[in-house]
Amino acid sequence: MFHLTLLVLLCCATSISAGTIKKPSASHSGEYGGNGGLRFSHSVDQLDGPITALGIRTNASYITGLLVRYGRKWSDYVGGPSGELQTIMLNPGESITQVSGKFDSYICKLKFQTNLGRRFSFGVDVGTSFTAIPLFPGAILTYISGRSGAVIDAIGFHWNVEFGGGARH
Ligand code: MMA
Repeated sequence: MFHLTLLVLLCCATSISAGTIKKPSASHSGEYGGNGGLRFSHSVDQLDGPITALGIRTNASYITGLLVRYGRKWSDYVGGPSGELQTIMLNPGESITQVSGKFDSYICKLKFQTNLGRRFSFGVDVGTSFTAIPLFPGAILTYISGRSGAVIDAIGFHWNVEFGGGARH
């Protein structure tokens, strides 16, 4: 009994002194859209750094493809070749703090808002609306996941506080 008590005390003391008791900070929104396409996730890409740029392809009806730059490294492109690719670069210290949009069986519209008050809108205003925000204060968009084929079928947003991995710009 004494040994067990000592062990419990030691474990508590160690985790407190090592600072391993932390407030939760991660949450996700979605996923929004349909069930087609194949799954993709940028969960590993987030290790390259915070989101520094977005490339979004749209045609007359849908968000047809996308890629995201994490730190200095672009993710793989997901989606199809239809439409035109537009790129937006975030400024140093700028992060995405909200994403709204519209979907039917595919993603029709995405609107990104940043902590510096900029808004970037892609696609067309048809379908069901969604608004994605982090659960925890101070959290930002750290990576995305979803489903893709010829277009972006579905998208989910993953939020966390900045953890300082990778290069910023
Ligand atoms: C492909 C295939 C589907 C997907 C659509 C749209 C044309 O079909 O991958 O599963 O739903 O593209 O992305």
